[in-house]
Amino acid sequence: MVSAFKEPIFNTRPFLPPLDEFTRGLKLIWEHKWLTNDGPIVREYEQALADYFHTPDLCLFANGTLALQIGLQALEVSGEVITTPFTFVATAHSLFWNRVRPVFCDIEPDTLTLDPDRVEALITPWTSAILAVHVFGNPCRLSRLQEIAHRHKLHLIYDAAHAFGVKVEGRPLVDFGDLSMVSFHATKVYHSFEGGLLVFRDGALKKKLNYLKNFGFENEVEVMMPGTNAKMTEVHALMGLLMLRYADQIIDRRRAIDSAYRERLAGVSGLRFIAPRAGVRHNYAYMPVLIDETAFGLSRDEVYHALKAFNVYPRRYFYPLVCDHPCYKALQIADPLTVARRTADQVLCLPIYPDLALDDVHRVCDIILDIRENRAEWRRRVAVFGLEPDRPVGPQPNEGWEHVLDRP
Ligand code: T4K
Repeated sequence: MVSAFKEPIFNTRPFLPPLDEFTRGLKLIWEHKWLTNDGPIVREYEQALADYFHTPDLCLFANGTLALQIGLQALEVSGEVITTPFTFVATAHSLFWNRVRPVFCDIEPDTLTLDPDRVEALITPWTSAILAVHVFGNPCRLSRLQEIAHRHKLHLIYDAAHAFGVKVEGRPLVDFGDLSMVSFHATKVYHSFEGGLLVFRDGALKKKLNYLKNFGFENEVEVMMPGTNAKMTEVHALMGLLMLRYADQIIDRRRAIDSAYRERLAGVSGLRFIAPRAGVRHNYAYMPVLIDETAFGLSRDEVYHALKAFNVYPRRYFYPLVCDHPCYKALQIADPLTVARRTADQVLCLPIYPDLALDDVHRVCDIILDIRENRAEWRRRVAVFGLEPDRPVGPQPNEGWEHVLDRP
């Protein structure tokens, strides 16, 4: 029997640059006393990203959700938008905030992204755009979606929240479509604590995006449109700027972990990984594995609960499907979403992050194999103990906070 980890193994942990690099930058911020509102570090960061992505047509935001919301608004997307239900809720929420109706379409089994073959049947006179998601950093079927969007005169928008660093035939993935949103949230491959980026085809959009993220201000006395506040702060930009130095190293490290999982669990009946695609430089943002209950002998949920008994905390991204959450349940859905439903019931994202030791990856694999070996016992145990509601893990309020706040 493999023993449980002493410390919890989460599905992800953020990479952090050396603290002294960050505090040196903080010192500058303290000297400038310029904290937000298009400060010097935000401007330097935007330039650095323009160099990284080889395009000046990009714009920084406080987070990915606001970036996507504002991007849709800037493109004047309206009516209905065809999108995937196998995503984080923010994809659909950004449509809701634009008073646009999400039309959920099924996904492909091999990439888990929007299935172009099912999109066309859902297009109506009210459709204004396709909003596809490069889920887990896997590129959508780019040319097929582009061809459909072009033929029907629809905007093609990519939620590329997971896709930092992914390239297709050497070209950044964010270079495809009319507009792509990348999330810089702490849980992402690359982060700025919180943050978001839009990369777009039409350079003229930049002015509008800058208005929309800063209350519509042109100058001290003129407001051009009713914008919101979605600006990135100097501290966030500092983190993002430092992280750029480590981006390639982070992806290399993740590649090693991804390979270790694939090698160790190859050929295990009932487990399927998403196959890497030729011509794609992946970023290994997530480690999704699909668990077929019949072949593996345990359901995804049983494996999920059993792993928690070993102090391993994988995540069921993206279960339930967005359309099954109470706030979207009333929407009528034409597509049976067969693949999406099966995937949501089978998917489990295993731990993957740069600081995860390869020995620990092997131990997680040993645990999975051990759970499978003893599946009858785990089925019984999970049925008895495993179905209590999920408890939050990680530091809780009051744990070590006295020290931070220096309270008596
Ligand atoms: N579109 C897509 C397709 C997305 O996946 C997302 C975000 C968005 C749009 C919106 O982008 P943002 O507005 O977030 O920029 C997380 C993230 O909060 C969210 O950004 C992400 N997708 C989603 C897939 O995952 P949770 O609720 O799973 O996060 P949480 O807090 O449970 O963290 C997961 C694990 O990460 C923890 O178990 C431990 C570790 N962790 C987390 C944080 C925040 C740390 O070690 N340190 C940390 O600071 O949503």
